[in-house]
Amino acid sequence: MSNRTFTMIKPDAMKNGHAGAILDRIIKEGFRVVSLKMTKLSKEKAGEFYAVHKERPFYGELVDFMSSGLIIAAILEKPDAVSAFRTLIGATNPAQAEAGTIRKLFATSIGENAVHGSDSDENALIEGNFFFSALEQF
Ligand code: 3AN
Repeated sequence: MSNRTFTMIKPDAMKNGHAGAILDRIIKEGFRVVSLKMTKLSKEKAGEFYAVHKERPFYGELVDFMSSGLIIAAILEKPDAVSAFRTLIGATNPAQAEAGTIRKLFATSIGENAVHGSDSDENALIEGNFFFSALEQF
């Protein structure tokens, strides 16, 4: 069990003006911000980030969407961070997400679901290092 996870506030939530509310909620839930930046993924970089989903039918749509606008990327710290954060964001499909979760409150659809959260300690490390150098991790 590691104490770090990685998140992105996705282009839908950025365009809909929810970034501030989402960050506020994350911090109020007790996550410490280790790293934070606003950026935009090229199609190539989005494809690389989501390479594990290459064979899934929604891969092209996912890459197009994730490179369609600004995102905020962050590394977060809290005991059992991966699991705690996935509980906070709720199910992939906002229609099935628990009341009060970030996706229930802010997501539009299964594809445009407001936030990313790493699904394992191993992926949290890989994903955090994809966006942040050692000098940017506090
Ligand atoms: P999660 O983000 O909850 O871990 P994954 O890993 O199954 O979900 O999917 C990664 C991303 O792919 C999701 N966040 C979502 O944006 C997109 N996605 C997942 N399933 C679908 C789907 N059926 N149609 C369109 N996009 C999807």
